[in-house]
Amino acid sequence: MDEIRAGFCAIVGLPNVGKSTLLNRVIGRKLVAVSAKPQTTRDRIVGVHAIELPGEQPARAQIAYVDTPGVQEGRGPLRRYMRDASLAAAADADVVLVLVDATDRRGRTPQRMSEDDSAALADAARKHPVVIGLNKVDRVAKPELLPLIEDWLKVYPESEVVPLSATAGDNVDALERAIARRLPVGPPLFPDDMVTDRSEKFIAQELIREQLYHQLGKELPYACAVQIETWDEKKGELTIGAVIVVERASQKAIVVGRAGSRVRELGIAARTELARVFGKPVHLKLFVKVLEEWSRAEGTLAKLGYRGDKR
Ligand SMILES: Nc1nc2c(ncn2[C@@H]2O[C@H](COP(=O)(O)OP(=O)(O)OP(=O)(O)O)[C@@H](O)[C@H]2O)c(=O)[nH]1
Ligand SMILES: [Mg+2]
Repeated sequence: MDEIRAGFCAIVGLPNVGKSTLLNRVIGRKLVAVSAKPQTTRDRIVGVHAIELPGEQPARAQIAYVDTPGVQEGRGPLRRYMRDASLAAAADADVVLVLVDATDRRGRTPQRMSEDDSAALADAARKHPVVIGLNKVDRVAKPELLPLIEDWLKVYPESEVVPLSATAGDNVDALERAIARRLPVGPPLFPDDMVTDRSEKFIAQELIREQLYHQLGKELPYACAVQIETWDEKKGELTIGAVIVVERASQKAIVVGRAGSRVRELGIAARTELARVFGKPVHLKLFVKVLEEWSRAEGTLAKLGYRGDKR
């Protein structure tokens, strides 16, 4: 019998706790954008990882991780889209991984989960087997961890609380086993060689968007979306044409920069990252376009791929 543990694990939590960093870590390659700014992730994406469970029956597991946008109060159609994506992923999951930033004194408490913005997540976590990941422990003094673990176990007695560091990779294997043990037994859900449900175009869009978060000022990345317009692969080289969409002409001027200097810098950094991740030479043509107030209307959101029915 080819039965293993197989199912979906939604990675949920507040913005900036390290959900996407963790997904990239378990998959072992960069699929999604990561940045020091909150609300980097806008879409859910699935990354599939197979692990061994030595000494257990079944002894193999296939975990389909779902990275989700950080849940936080916010108005406007884009925020609503992001929130819906998180809650839908949590509702559909076999296991909910609540990821917590252990360096954030207020955010790391289980009480924070019952506040208005995250109450829906807490609700989803109650309806499914749950694992609590205390992330960023590379930055936390050990004596602080034990009381924190106990606090979470009081609120989620059926869960397992795993301290980890997604950037350093510490204890990520223990986290994966805790998740796998809670998955249903059955046939694999995906072919062995499947890594993600998203196309290379989507990953390219993420990698370009990531550079906007790294290089543009505080607010501007939130006004930007990236669209891949052309994709051409010849003789092992990739030529990509992409558009950075902004909401206003004044934003376009900043993204383009003096004599095009800013967009050139963005292009160089994005191309380097694309070539590294895809493992082949990449030519990138970047343009900047204004789509008036795109994040405020369902129509323009859908045009940029942010639509409720998804994929
Ligand atoms: N020190 C430390 N930093 C981490 C760790 N994991 C993630 N980070 C950092 O935390 C920041 C946020 O990481 P992301 O992976 O983008 O967080 P996220 O939860 O996906 O954020 P949103 O998509 O905005 O909800 C980045 O600067 C990461 O480098 C960790 O284990 N230790
Ligand atoms: Mg993210």
